[in-house]
Amino acid sequence: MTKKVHLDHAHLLHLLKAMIRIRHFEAKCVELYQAQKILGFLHLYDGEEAVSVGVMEALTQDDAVIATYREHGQALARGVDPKCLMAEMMGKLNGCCRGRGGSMHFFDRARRFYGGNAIVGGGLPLALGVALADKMQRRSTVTACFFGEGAVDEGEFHETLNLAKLWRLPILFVCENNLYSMGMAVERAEADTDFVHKASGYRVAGEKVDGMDVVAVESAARNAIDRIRSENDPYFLECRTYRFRAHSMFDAQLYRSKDEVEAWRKKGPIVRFQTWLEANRLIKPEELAAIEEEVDKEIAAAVAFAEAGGLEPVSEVERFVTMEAVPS
Ligand SMILES: Cc1ncc(C[n+]2csc(CCOP(=O)(O)OP(=O)(O)O)c2C)c(N)n1
Repeated sequence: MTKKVHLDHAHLLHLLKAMIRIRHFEAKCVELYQAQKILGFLHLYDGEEAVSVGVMEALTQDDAVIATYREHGQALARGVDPKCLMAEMMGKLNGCCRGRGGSMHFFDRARRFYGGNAIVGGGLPLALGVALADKMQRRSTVTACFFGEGAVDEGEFHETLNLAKLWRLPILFVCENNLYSMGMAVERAEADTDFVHKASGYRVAGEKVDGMDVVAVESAARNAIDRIRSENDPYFLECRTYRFRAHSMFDAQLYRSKDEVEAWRKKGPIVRFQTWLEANRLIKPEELAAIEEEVDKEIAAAVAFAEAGGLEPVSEVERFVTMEAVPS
C-alpha cells in the first residue's frame, strides 16, 4: 500500500525551507570560492535538492547516511549544523572535520552522517559495512546510501548490491541520476540506462522516482524504508534529476547546450514546488519572505562562525594520521 506524505502546512513550508537553505548555502559558497576563501574542489548540488530533502524526511535520527562528494545538500538536509559545514568549506578548525576534509568530506558522527567521499562509488562499500555493523548489533536502523549514476559503472556498485541482497542488509540505495557523469551523458556511458533494471540483476527491488518533485521523493522513500524494515531487504531508488551548474568549478560544459540547462531550470525542484504552493494558496507571500530571511540569517551566521575560526596549527597536522584512542 502506498504511504502518503502527511502534507500539513508546517510540513510543506519545512520542505521548501530545507531546499532553499541548500540553494542559498551553495550560492554563498560560490561567492566565497570566487573570493578565494574556499579553496580546492566545489561540486554544487544545485537542481538536485529535492532528492536529499525528500529522502532525509523519511529517515529517523538513528538511521545512517552515506553521501557523495556533492554532499552539501545531503548534509544540510540531514540536519548537520550549517555553521560547522561552512567552517569546513573554509578549511577551518571549527569545521565538522577540523578543516581537513573540505567540500567533499563532510562528516558528523552525532548525526550518523558518515561522510562525503571523493571517490566515485566509494560510499557503497562503506554503507554495506555500516548496515552490517548495525544488523550485527541488532539495531533496527536503515542506512541510506547516495551515489551518482556514474558510480553504477564501478565494481563497488555490483559487489555492494550483491552482498546487500545476499546478507539482507537494510540499505536504501539512492541513485541520483542527474544525466551526466562529469561531461559524459548517461546514454553515451550506459548500454542500459534503466538503473532499476540493473539493480534487479542482483534481485534488489526498486523504482524510479521524479527527483525534481520533493513530495514524490519523500513518499517513495517512506515506502521504501517501510519495506526495508518489514522485509529485511535492501531497496533501490533511482531519482531522476539534473544538475543546473557545471560538474565542478572547473568545467566549461561543452557537452550540453545552454538551452537544455535553461529548460531544466524551469522545472527545477524549488520553482516547481513553490509555484504549486502558491497556485494552491498554501503559502502566503509573507511566509515565503520569512523563510528566505531566516535562511539568509542562518547562512550569514554560518559565514561569521567560519570567518572567526582558526586554522589547524602546523604542529598538529600529523595528528590523526594514525589512530588515537577514542574516549568511550
Ligand atoms: C573512482 C573514481 N574515478 C574517477 C573519478 C573522477 N570523477 C570525479 S566525479 C566523476 C563523475 C561521477 O559522476 P556521477 O557518479 O554521475 O556523479 P555526479 O557528479 O553526476 O553527481 C568522475 C569520473 C573519481 N573521483 N573517482
